[in-house]
Amino acid sequence: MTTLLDTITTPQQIKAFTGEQLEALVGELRERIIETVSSNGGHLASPLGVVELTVALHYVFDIPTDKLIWDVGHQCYAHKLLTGRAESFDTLRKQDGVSGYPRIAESAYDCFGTGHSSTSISAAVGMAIARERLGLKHHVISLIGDGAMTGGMAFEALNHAGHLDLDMLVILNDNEMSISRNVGALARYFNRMITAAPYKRAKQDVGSYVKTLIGDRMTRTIQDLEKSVKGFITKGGLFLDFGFNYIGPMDGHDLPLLIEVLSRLKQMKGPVFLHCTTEKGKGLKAAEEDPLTYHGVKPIMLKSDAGEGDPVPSKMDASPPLANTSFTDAFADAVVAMGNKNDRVVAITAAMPTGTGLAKFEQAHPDRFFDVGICEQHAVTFAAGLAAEGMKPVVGIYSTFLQRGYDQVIHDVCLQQLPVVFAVDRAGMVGEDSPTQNGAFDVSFLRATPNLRVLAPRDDVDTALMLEWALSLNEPVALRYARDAAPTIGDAAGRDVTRAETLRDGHDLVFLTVGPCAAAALEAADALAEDGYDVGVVDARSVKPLDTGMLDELRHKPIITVEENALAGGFGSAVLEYFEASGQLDGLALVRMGFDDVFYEQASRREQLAACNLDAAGLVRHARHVLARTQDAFVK
Ligand SMILES: Cc1ncc(C[n+]2csc(CCOP(=O)(O)OP(=O)(O)O)c2C)c(N)n1
Repeated sequence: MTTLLDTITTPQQIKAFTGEQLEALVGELRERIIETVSSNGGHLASPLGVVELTVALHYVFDIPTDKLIWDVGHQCYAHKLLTGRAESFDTLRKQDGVSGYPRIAESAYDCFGTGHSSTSISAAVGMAIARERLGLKHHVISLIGDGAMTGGMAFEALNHAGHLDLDMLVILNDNEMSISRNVGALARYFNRMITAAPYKRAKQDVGSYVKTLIGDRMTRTIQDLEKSVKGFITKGGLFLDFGFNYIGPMDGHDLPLLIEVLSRLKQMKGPVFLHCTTEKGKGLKAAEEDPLTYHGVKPIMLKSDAGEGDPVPSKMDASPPLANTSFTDAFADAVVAMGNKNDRVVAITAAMPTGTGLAKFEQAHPDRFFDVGICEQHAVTFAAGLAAEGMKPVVGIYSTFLQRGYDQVIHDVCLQQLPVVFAVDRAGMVGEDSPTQNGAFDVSFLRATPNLRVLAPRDDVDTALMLEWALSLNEPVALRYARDAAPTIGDAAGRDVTRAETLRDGHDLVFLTVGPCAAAALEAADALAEDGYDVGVVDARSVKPLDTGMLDELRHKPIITVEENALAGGFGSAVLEYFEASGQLDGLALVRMGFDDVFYEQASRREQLAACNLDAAGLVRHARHVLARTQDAFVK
C-alpha cells in the first residue's frame, strides 16, 4: 500500500494536506522511525517526541529557505523522512548511509550540523545576523531540548540574541528528560511553568488557549501583539528578562494548535521563545514509560515478531553490544569500590550517568554523586574546586565531550596541579553514532598539557588498578579507554601499572600499543608468526609520561606504534619526539599507526577500525611492509 510518506518528495507538499492527512502522516512517521531504529539501532525516544513539532514546522515554514537548526540533532529523524531521505532511511547510521544527525553535506534541509549539545541558538544568532547583512527575509528557528538548555552556551547565545533584538524563534522542546531525567534549577523552573494552572485549563479550548498564548491577532496589529504578549504571559520571566517574548508552555503534540501558534509567531518581530511540552517516546508505550532505556537503542528484536506487540530494546549508551565486560563496566565497578574505601571520592558526570557507568556510583554513594547537566566546562572546574579543598573528584566523561572542557582542564586543573581524575570514556572510534562523537583527539590535547598524567588501560584489570593508582596520586590524571569490551589480556596477577608491559617477546618487530589496541596487535603477531616472523607486543600503558626505559630497550628493533587517536600529536608522535630529544633518531625504524587527518564517518566500530588499519589485518599488512624494508637492516 502506498503511504502518504511515500508520496512526499519535498516538504512543500504537506502544505496541501488536510488536517486528517497531517495526523495520518504523524502516525506514519512514527511507524517508520520505530521500524528503522528497531533494525538499525539509533535514537528512539527523542525522535518520537518531536514528530508533531517537525510536521508543524515544515507545514508553517518554508524550509530550507527558512533555517531550522536542531540542537544535538538526534531528534531529527522525522525531518529527514520529510526532506527527501525517506527512501534511503533504511541505511540510517550504516556505513555510507543516512546520518543520525543533521549534516550540511547530506542535505540542503540540514542547514547546520550537530551532535554536541547546546549549539543551536548560537548558530541561529549567526544566521540571523548573516540574513540581516545580506538583506534577506527568511526565518531562523532553533529547536532545543530542555537538556541542551542546561548547557551554558545556550545562555551565552540567548544573552547575545536578546541584546541584538534579532528576529528569531527559539523553540524549547521540554520533555523533562536529558538522557536521564533532566536536573538542576532550570529543570525545576521549567517544571513549575508546566504545572502552573493556566496550561491545563487552557488546553480544553484551543481557540481561547491560542489567545491566551499570543493574543487575538484578528483584533490587534502586530506591534500591539508584541506588546501584549508580555502582558498576557506572567510566566517566562527569565526569558523576558533576556529580551525574548516568551510564549507557552503549550502542548507540543497538539498539531492543530502548533500550526496555529507557529503561523502567528511567524509574523512577530524580535526574539521569540516558544515553550512546548512533549513526551519523550510518544507513540511507543514502552518508550513513554521508560524514556531512559529507549533514548538510544541497539538494533532490537521486535517482540511483535513473536506476536507480542511493542519492540523491546536494549540500551545503546549504557551497554555497548559486547560479549564481555566493557571498559565502562570495569570503571563503574572500580569507582564504586574506591568510593567504598575513601569517602573523599566523589563522582561527577555532565548528564551521562548511564553512559559513563557512574549511575552505579550514584546508587552506592548518592550523596557523593553529581550530575551537573550538559555542562562539561562546569563539570571540570567544579571538580577542580572540590579537589582544591581536599576531595578526590572523578569526572566520568566521553572523550568527545571533554573537548568542551579543555580550557578548564588546562587552566583550572593542571596549571594548579589539582588532583582531579578524568575517566575518559569512548576514547577512539565510537561506531554508528556520527563523526561528531568519535574520541579522536584526547591523547593529542591531553598530552600537550603540563602536569597531566595520561594512562590507557588495555583491559578490565588495568582499568581498576589504574583508577586506584590515579586516586592515590596527588596530581591530575586522565584514564582513557574505548567503547569496547575489556576482556583480561595477559596475567591479572602481579601487575605493575606504573610501567609498560611486554605482552609478547619478539625480535623482528614490536607493536607498541595504547590501551585495547594490544588485543589486535597480539592477534596480528600470531598471524605473522605463521609467516615465520617473530613479532613482539608491548603495552605502553602510560602515554604521558613515557616509559623511556622501555623505549630505550625497544629502540633497536623496528617499532610500530598503535593507537586509537589522531596521529597528529598522538602517542606515536610522543615516542618520535622522545627519540629525537634523546638523540636516537639515527637508523630508527618507527611507523606510527592511528587516525589520519580526516573525520572518520559513521560505520560499525569494527568497520571504522578496519578503515584506519587498526584491526589485526591492517596491522599485519603494515608489519609485513615494515619487515620487508627492515629485515636486512636489523640484526635478529
Ligand atoms: C556537549 C554534549 N554533552 C553530552 C552530550 C550527550 N547527549 C546526547 S543527547 C543528550 C540529552 C539531550 O537532552 P535534550 O536536549 O533534552 O533532548 P531530548 O533527548 O530530551 O530530546 C545528551 C546529554 C552531547 N550530545 N553533547
